[in-house]
Amino acid sequence: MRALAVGLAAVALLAGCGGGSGSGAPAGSIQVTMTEFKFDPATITAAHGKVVFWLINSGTTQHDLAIRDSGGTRVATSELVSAGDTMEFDVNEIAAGTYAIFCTQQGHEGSGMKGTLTVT
Ligand SMILES: [Cu+2]
Repeated sequence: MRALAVGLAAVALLAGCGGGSGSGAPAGSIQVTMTEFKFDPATITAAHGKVVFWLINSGTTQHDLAIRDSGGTRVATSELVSAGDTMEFDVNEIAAGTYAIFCTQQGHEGSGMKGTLTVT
């Protein structure tokens, strides 16, 4: 019964995200591939408002994607994505501006796991 309950919760989460195919990238999402130690692409442009990222961890360790504004404040952080996994990362409201993206895992940003997000 426990496995069934978890499965139903996952279905509810997917449905709550507005659909899509269910297994691939959500419609309109920005695909970002994470490896040691970079984001691809590292330079991202998005429209203000809600931004949906589709994170693909093609690396061999856990990564995440965090967003920091020009004042140094972290405005959003994804959950950790396990090696080989994918994850939708929704940022519900983001204002126009220039942001840094980075991985919060120890040493990753310093090793090059960072980039730029321009919101228009
Ligand atoms: Cu990382």
